[in-house]
Amino acid sequence: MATETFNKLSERAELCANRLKTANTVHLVSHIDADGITSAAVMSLAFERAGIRYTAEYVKKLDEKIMARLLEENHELLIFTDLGSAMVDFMVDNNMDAIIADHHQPNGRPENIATDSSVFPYHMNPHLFGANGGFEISGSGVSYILANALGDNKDLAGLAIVGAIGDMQNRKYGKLVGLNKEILEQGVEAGVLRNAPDLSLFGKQTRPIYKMLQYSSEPYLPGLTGEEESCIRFLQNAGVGYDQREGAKLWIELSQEERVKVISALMKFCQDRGFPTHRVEELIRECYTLLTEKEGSEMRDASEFSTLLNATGRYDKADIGVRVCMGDREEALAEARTLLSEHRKNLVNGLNFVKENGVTQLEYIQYFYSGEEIKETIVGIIAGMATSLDGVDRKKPIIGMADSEDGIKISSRGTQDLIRRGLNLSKAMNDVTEMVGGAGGGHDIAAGGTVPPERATEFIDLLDKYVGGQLNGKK
Ligand SMILES: [Mn+2]
Repeated sequence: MATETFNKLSERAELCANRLKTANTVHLVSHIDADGITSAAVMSLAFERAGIRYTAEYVKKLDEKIMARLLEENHELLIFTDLGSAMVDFMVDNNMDAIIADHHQPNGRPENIATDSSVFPYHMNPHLFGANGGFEISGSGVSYILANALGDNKDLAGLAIVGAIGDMQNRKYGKLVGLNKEILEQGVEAGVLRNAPDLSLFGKQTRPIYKMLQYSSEPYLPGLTGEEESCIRFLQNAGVGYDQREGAKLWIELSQEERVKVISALMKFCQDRGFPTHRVEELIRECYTLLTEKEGSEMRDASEFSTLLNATGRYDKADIGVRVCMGDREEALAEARTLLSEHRKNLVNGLNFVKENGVTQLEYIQYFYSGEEIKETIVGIIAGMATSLDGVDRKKPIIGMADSEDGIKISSRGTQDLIRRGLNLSKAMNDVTEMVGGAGGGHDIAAGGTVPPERATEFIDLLDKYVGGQLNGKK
């Protein structure tokens, strides 16, 4: 049985679907991350199945400039997925014919974003119906509900879940909850999804197990993260996953019994090194498998699939990601894989830059500035990965800075332990960037922003004091 919120969103979806069916052609605008890409793919497949003609484009962010261009282009009907809820006023003021399927906090005049707005009724957003778009449903989930008002599209639940995982909606509770869980259940029933507890590390489908251990940064595994030989030795001692003769194995190649053996050995290894119990428990997490995808492919695992898609969007090739989602396993998949491997190379180079140039320690934070050496689009990931380097303090948040077109891009990463002690990077980034005339925000554990170059030094000093205030309970 669907919950009330699910029903309300489905009702709104009916309204939007009826509008879509009357259009000759629709123009779709979506976000370039994994959630936006899966949102676009879900809608595109639903359009194709329903015989609705459409065109599509993907944008990094939706601002007034893009809105003005869309207005100029004079589309018969627009549909925005994984974005749009902050632009309702513009759409109303300019009489645009548009549908929104978003999950970000709506922003606009009260009459335009009211739950039952008569001014702008074609608005699907969990926040309008008392649900939280941060962890209960993502853009792809909202798109999935809309797609199912156009026809029976329950087989697209897998893509909806990939988008939710891409937006890290499982982080808060260690698994998907709320509307996401309802979509998951529909996918399980349709035979396209499976959810089961498994090792929480990344790469179960495609990485040798010792590489999964070596590259694990969240959780950080003391004595294993970043240390290839230790990881191989660990598996050899456990007697599973790394055979002298057969070499390295993938996680999916292990039997259930062997998996239990590795997980137990890993838990003991971490406990023996003083890993806190709650962190040890994080080694197991609910994992999501797309049953119609080939074993050993990125698309089989929701987490690996979303990483592949993010790699396409990050290099301005979101359309390639959408094609993979829509079933292209030839050209588009090959290109997506190339983009992912180039992305990994960029990460290695970026991490080496930090390794060689070091991290500057302040009282409460630590930072590095890379100029143009690290692309602004990956400086946040590098900051997260850098926590495994020598000379980086696990007890302080880390800040990465890189040059960008709009100023200096700032990316910060914390840990669960720091959050428990009072750290909130979202608030810190929001407030401190503003103090120096920039802008920022994000999540408590990972946030970013941009500041004017001439005030970057001042920003870092202010941020150090601000974070100190949080950790000392004053903010
Ligand atoms: Mn999203």
